[in-house]
Amino acid sequence: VLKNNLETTVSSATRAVTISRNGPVVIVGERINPTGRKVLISALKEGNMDVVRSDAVAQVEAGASILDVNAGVPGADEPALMRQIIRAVREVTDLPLCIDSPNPQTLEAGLSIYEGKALINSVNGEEKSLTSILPLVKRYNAAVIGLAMDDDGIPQTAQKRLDAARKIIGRAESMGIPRHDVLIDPLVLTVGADCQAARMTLEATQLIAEEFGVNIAMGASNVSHGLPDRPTINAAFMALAIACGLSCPITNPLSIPVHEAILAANLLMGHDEWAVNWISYYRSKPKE
Ligand code: THG
Repeated sequence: VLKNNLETTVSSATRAVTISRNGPVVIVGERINPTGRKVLISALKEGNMDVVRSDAVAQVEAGASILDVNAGVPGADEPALMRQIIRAVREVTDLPLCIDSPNPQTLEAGLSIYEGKALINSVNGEEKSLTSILPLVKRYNAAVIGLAMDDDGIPQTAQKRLDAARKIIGRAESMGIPRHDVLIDPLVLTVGADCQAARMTLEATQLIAEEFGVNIAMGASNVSHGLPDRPTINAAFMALAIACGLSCPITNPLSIPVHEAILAANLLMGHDEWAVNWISYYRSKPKE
C-alpha cells in the first residue's frame, strides 16, 4: 500500500473533483475522441455536436467524473473544433474537462475559453513538448498529464520510464508548477505485441507513485488492442493497475466489465465504506 499520495484538484466553473489514491479512482471518460469513430468524425465535419452532447451525457450517467475532449479529426481546423466541442459539452454537464491534444494551438484554444482548472492531456519528456506545453499549464493554472517518454521515444524498461517522469516533474517544478498538478501516464502498450508490456507498465506505475507521490493516469484500453474479448482483459488490467497506484483511468465507463472492475477495486482497496457504492450500483443495475 502506497503512502505518499498527492492530491490533484481540477474544476469547472461550478464543480471541483479531487484525484487521489486516498479515495476512489476518478474516471476520465474517453469517448469524446474521433479516433476510429466514423459516426463522430462525420458529425464533427458537419459541425453537428449532437453525438458529442449524447456521449457526454451517457458517460456522466455511467460514472465518469471528468470528460476527455479530443478534436483530432483529420483535415479539420482543430483549434476551432476544440472550442465548439467544449461549448457543446458545457451545455449538458458541468464536469471538469481533460483537454486532449498533442498540439499546443489546440490546447490553447480550449484553455482560453475553459472556465475552471482544466486537466491538460498531455506533455511528455521530449524537449519540444516540455517547452511548448508547460508554459500553457503555468499560464492557465491547469493540471497536466505527463507521458513517461522522452526524446528517445517510449522507454523499454520501468526504470527508464521513471527517469522520464522525473524529467517532466523536475521541469514543471522549475517553472513553478506544483508537483501535485502533474499526473504521470506510465504508458500502456498492447500485450498482443509483447506479453511483458503490461507487467512493465504496472512496475513503472508502482515505481513512479512511490518515488514522487504523484497521481497516475493511463489509457488502459490500449492493453488489449488486437486481441479477442478486450473488455475482460481491460477489466483485469484495470484492477491490477489500481492496486499498483493508478488513480485516474482514462476509459469508457459504458463498458460494463471495466466499470464493475473499477467499483470492485474501489471496494477492495478500502475506498467504499460499508460497500455503499457497490450496493447502490447493484440495486440500480438492470436485471437480466
Ligand atoms: N493516455 C493518455 N491519453 C490518451 C490515451 C492514453 N488519450 C487517447 C487514448 N489514449 C484514450 N482514449 C481512447 C479513445 C477511444 C478508444 C481508445 C482510447 C477506442 N476507440 C475505438 C477504436 O479505435 O476502435 C472506437 C470507439 C468505439 O466506437 O468504441 O478504442 O493512453 N494520457
